[in-house]
Order: sequence, then C-alpha cells, then structure tokens
Amino acid sequence: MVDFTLTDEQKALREMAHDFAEKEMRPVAWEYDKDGTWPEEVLRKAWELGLMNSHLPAEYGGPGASYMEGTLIEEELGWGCSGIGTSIACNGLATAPIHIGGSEEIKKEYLGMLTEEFKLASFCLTEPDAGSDVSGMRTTAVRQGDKYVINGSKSFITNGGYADYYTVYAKTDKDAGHRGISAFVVPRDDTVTVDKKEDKMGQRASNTAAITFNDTEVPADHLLGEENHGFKLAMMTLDRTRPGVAAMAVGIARAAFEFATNYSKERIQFGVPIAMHQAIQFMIADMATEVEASRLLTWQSAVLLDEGRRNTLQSSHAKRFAADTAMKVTTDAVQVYGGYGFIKEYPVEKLMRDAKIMQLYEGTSQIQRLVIARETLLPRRAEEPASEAPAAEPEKEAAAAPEKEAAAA
Ligand code: COS
Repeated sequence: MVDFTLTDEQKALREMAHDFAEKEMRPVAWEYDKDGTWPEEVLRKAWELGLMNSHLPAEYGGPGASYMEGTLIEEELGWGCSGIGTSIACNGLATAPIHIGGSEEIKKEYLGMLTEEFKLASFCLTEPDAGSDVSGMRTTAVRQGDKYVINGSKSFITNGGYADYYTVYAKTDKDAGHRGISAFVVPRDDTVTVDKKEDKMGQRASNTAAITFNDTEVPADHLLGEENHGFKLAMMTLDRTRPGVAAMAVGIARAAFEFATNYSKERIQFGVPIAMHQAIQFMIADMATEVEASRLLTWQSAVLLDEGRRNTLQSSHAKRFAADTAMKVTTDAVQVYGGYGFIKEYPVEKLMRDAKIMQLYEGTSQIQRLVIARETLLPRRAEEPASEAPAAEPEKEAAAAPEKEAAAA
C-alpha cells in the first residue's frame, strides 16, 4: 500500500526541525553567508537537539532516525539555510562507510564519539584531479606491519577544517583501478594539514577545505570493509546519503517558492499584485509542482532504503531532479522579484547561489544521469538489496535487516 501520511512522531520530528530552522538558522543565515562565518553555535544547538547525528542508531547513542525521517529533517534544514544545514548533515556522510564497513569496535569508538560530545567527522573522497572519476584518485595507503601510512590531498571536504576524524579513500593497489581503493577511519593528528578554506559562491557558512595527509599513520584495524573494496563502499555510501541531499534541495526550492509567492502578492505592477498576472501565476504553478515532485522522489528513495532494498536508481532520480529543481525554482524566484531579486538585500539571491552546489556535490547532475542510464539499461540492479556488502560475504549481508545508519548526507 502506498500512503504518504506521516505518523504523529514523524510530524513532531518535522516540526521540531522546522522550529529549529526558523528560530536558530534563518535569523543568522544571511549574516553568516556574508563572510562565510563558521556557524559553530548553531551546530552545537543542532547537536544538542539530536538533529546532527539523527541517523546514528541507539546502540551508539543516537536517536536512530530512519532514512525517511532523515529526509524530513534535511528538508527543514535546507529551508532554514542549506549552508549551515550541510555542515549539520556532514557527520551522516562521514559515518555511513563506518556503519557499512567498520568492525563493532570501530563503530563503538567512532560513532559513539559523535554522540558523546560535540564532534565532527568529514568524508574524504574527492581529490584535485579525481572528482566524478573516483578511480582516478592518487592518495595512497601503504601497509607497514600493523598500520597503514596515508599520503595525498583531498579537496572540497565539508567541515574539513574542523573535523575530529576523517573517512578517507586511498589507493592500496595503484594498478587496479576501482578495485584498488580502500577506505579508512583517520583520526586527526599533526600530520593532517588543512591547506585552505575555499571561498565559495554559495553555502558559504559551511566549511569546505582542502586537506593533506602527510605520512599519516592509522592502525590496520581502521580499514573499513576489506582492502581494495573501498570503491563499492563509496558507492553504497552515496546511495544512502543522496536522498538526504535531495531533501535539502527540496528545502531550498520550497524556501524560494514561499518567498516568491509572498512577494508576488505584495508587489504591485500595472495596478494589481503581480500574482494576478498569468505570467507570474504560471511560474508559481511550475514551482509548486516541481517542489512536490522532488519531495515524492526523495521520499521514495529513502523508503526503499528503510525497506532494505537497493535504491541506486531512485536516489539518483531524486538527487538529480531535486537539485535541478532547486536551481530552476530559485532562478525563477529571482525572476519573480525582478531587479530586486538580484540584490543581496533580498533573500532569493542567496538561495540561487546556494542551489548551485546541489547540482555539483555528492555526484553532479550529469553523474546522476549516467547512473540513471546504466540502471535503466541494466534494471536487474534495482532488485538487489541495499545492504550488499563490499566485504566477502554478500549473501549474509543481503539477508540483513534494513539499515538505518545514514539518512543525512
Ligand atoms: N552500489 C554497490 N556497488 C556499486 C554501485 C552501487 N551503487 N555502483 C557501482 N558499483 C560497483 C559496480 O557493480 C562495479 O563492481 P565490480 O567491480 O564488481 O565490477 C564497480 O562498483 C564499478 O562500477 P562502475 O563500473 O559503474 O564504475 P565507474 O568507474 O564507471 O564509476 C560512477 C561510476 C561514475 C557512477 C561513480 O564513479 C560515481 O558515482 N562518481 C561520482 C562520485 C561522486 O559522487 N563524487 C562526489 C563526492 S562526495 S561529496
């Protein structure tokens, strides 16, 4: 049965997240955007309320929200300020590979750490010369006795300048393409350098850094999953986090839609509010439909995960459509505001800048189309379980209960 009715608990969760977005994010969002101010105060409040590590299961001290519930939270965070929201959600992206591939000891230590006190983790996949082409990475991890030594640079790392630990992808076999990549948990120490903080077009409140690992040593048990199975771990992580990114894009689009709708009722041209003009009505109507459609795709991609089913196709549908919608709706919102929309004093200018990254991070809209094309041409993949493991025993993992580790991106 298909039912889009939220439970009372889900409604309460959404209300709590909305309240937080309205009272703690919106009042500072435009100010923080100006100078790219690190929103630590807001992040700490989100942590206290359980909005930061919402996906972490109870055994590691988290509230254990489902993927579906994660999308409710992320939409509200995106509505409040997607820059701050991205920093709030980042622990979800960083911890997903730990949850999928980490040993119980590693999970207890590194997932538990995030719920015990306010701490941050970052996901280190992208490199200066390896963005969409993950296999092109150059960072290496060399086994030396009971440890690995990591060397290399990572770019566009959310919260990278403030993270307490990193989940890092590195080549353990340089000649094996995607089958030579492994993933590690890497605690921050003096060998990890933050090379620069990026000065971004949008989502300026979220910290985005370039990070270098210089002979960084990690114990061998910090390997996640099996050696050389890191590429699949990365793909499985993104399947789980893209619904959350899509939800954030829905939040941005909804915010722009609301601003544009309200403005169109106040702005008088040709003697009537511009909302009376069909040219504006059609734009508002398209925005409304696209926001709804994005949300439904997003919910579908999350519910599949909650059911333990593979959602690769649906999470790319959701991420691609919601991101492109956020860009279109925010651009149209600027259009509704006319010249004022182009001025920083008005809210939609920031939303249009913020929306752009949704088409870029966690897989560009072009990569999503590539995944959609492949999944459509090879539909068998859609029936595979979400919990397909990167390790040696896929059958065992396939039978596992639905995971709830990472609704947030
Ligand atoms: N789940 C599990 N396994 C997956 C998978 C998924 N969603 N997608 C691919 N795989 C597996 C394939 O089955 C294949 O397995 P084998 O080694 O057993 O053959 C392997 O991974 C390689 O897959 P593929 O051939 O599709 O890899 P490509 O190099 O062509 O890359 C894309 C695929 C482009 C989709 C991938 O590199 C990608 O998603 N890039 C974007 C990365 C990204 O989002 N970066 C943002 C950084 S996070 S802010």
